[in-house]
Amino acid sequence: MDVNEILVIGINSCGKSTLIDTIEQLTKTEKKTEPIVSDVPFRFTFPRNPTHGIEIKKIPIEKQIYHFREIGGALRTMWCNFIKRSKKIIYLIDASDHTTVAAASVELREVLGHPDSKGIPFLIVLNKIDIACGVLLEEVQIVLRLDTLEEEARSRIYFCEIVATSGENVDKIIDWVIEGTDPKKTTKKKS
Ligand SMILES: Nc1nc2c(ncn2[C@@H]2O[C@H](COP(=O)(O)OP(=O)(O)OP(=O)(O)O)[C@@H](O)[C@H]2O)c(=O)[nH]1
Ligand SMILES: [Mg+2]
Repeated sequence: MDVNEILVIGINSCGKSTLIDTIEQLTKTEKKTEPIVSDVPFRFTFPRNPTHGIEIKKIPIEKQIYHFREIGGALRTMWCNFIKRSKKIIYLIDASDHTTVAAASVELREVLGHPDSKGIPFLIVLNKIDIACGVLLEEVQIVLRLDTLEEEARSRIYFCEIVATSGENVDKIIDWVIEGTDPKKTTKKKS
């Protein structure tokens, strides 16, 4: 059977597990664009445990099953082993942490430069944009040298800014996963 495997990578604590859980929650609800409503203020949410090793979550979306494969940030040397089997790649960057953006960009370039990445749709996600004084997408694009990125990678590269904890813009990622629509161009939410 044709497996829709989505590789979710990014350095430690950028929000990979949170994003996958949010995708699962949003696709469970009838209207996938409904925000997750929580009575619990964010500061009281429990800290997550880091993912040790590799985790796969199978999520049914519109009669298809998608395998979201997270490779814990600690295993970044293994990322490239899983590119070939992936239909799409989601690469998360933590917008709240200025100190890790350069490292995240170096790792990202390595993945994009890998021969197996050629032709695989690639989504760069700036997460945690709810945190004030974070990194802006424009700054990340400069650090990444966006102008040369697509050419070098020979893949279509998309961008998205999200809050994985609240679900903001995660519906755009879901649309990208199932339909390939550009998250930056999806301005109006579907009902
Ligand atoms: N403020 C804020 N915090 C977030 C957001 N997304 C994730 N976090 C928090 O960031 C921390 C790390 O999130 P994880 O989802 O475990 O990150 P990860 O990338 O899976 O981490 P590893 O498995 O260790 O590689 C947790 O405390 C999350 O609650 C977000 O959008 N906003
Ligand atoms: Mg994790």
